[in-house]
Amino acid sequence: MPTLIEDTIAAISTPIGKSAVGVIRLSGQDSRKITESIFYFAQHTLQDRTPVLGNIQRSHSEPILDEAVVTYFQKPRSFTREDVVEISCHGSPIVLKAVLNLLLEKGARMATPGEFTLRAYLRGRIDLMQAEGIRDLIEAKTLFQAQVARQQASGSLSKRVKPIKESLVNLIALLEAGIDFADDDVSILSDLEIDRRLDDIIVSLSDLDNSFSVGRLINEGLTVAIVGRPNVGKSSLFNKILDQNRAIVSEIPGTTRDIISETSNLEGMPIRWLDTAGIRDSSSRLENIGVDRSKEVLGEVDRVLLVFDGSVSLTEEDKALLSTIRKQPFFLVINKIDLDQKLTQKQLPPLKEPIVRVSSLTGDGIGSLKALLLGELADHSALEQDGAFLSNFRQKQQVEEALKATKGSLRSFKQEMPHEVFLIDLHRALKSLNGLTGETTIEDILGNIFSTFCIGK
Ligand SMILES: Nc1nc2c(ncn2[C@@H]2O[C@H](COP(=O)(O)OP(=O)(O)OP(=O)(O)O)[C@@H](O)[C@H]2O)c(=O)[nH]1
Ligand SMILES: [Mg+2]
Repeated sequence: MPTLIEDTIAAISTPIGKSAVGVIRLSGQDSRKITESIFYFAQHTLQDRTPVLGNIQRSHSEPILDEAVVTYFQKPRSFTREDVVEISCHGSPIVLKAVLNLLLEKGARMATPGEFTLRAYLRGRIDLMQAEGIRDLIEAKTLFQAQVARQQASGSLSKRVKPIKESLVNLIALLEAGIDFADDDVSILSDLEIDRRLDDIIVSLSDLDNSFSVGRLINEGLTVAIVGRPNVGKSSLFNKILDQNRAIVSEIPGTTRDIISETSNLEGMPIRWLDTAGIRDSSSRLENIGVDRSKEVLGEVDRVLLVFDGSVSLTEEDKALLSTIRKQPFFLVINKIDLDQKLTQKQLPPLKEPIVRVSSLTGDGIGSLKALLLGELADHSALEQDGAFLSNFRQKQQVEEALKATKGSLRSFKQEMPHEVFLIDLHRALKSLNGLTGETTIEDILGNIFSTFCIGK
């Protein structure tokens, strides 16, 4: 990871391959000079934010490599806060490479992955969470993920962390002042006030810590298993949800033997659906293997859809399954509502979990099932915070450490330890929050983040 940012970097910013247009980007103090040395156009000098058409040539006497549109962004009004030039050529990989080589010949250095964004960070244009937002935006697999990442890139999470950090800094400053003036017997903050402030910080940090469940949901999605005894219509439900004939359906109980998985995108949240073998005691060895797999999978999923067949009365197998599954998050799905219903509410034990009635044959109720699932999975209050939630493990770890340290500090305070003692923990909490935003440069976390970028970003 280069720490010197005085040189000028260049890279092809568009994906390698044939395309209509390909962009080469430069950043650094010589961007303009280097570009002007290979770019021939009527005006001769590049003007800030004014695209111009011209020819790329090593020199006047040499052949034209390509016709290009060049835009110069004068510092600090650029992505990196340095002088930036964007050269839009035709998207021929050979031409782009030749132009890049010319730039390197004239003094630019090939950029490392993520180096443009690293420079934006080092020059203070963005913080670490915003940098991660830019990376997530590029990596997004759903439009929803992209929207959230864009909000983070423009600072939504940073805005949420800022007041927490300010309260912490403020408290530390006041306590330090209290120590400095101890001889004068000055108590700047009352014990009640210290207690209240520590509590406030802990509540905010806990909320922030919990917000990771939303970030995880958006970025990684969830796994939902469809479980039930044989023939209740699990595979039919699976197919209907996915809107494709993926799993084999038949009237013979024990049709599905293996776990079938398929991912779909529910309002932008990636959901991995699992169809499982119907659970029952079987004399077939093969079927039993499938049943064991279904049971194993139960422990690994985020949510279970327990399916009952509404056209028959509740069976002992249904009841046994219900009592096993009650220990984890689940919904009850009563299937086959297009048939005469024999399963009455009275047969069911009292449940706090939602019950959805569907027909996997006609599709009735499938929309409500999806809506319910979405409503339960995503904490909407967190979603409404415009992308202000933790979205990766690095962020979560920093916040957890800050929270732990602040709680430690509150404990010491309650045990009436001297201020010096619980200040140590508060400083530790601040260090973790600094690590979150990247305000104190920590080389190893920088390396970690920026090496996952693609070159040219
Ligand atoms: N009328 C009606 N029939 C359904 C419905 N859902 C499933 N079926 C039928 O019920 C039978 C069993 O369906 P499957 O989807 O294979 O059931 P399963 O739970 O996957 O069964 P196993 O794989 O054996 O555990 C098939 O004949 C389906 O056509 C429904 O909503 N209404
Ligand atoms: Mg099946």
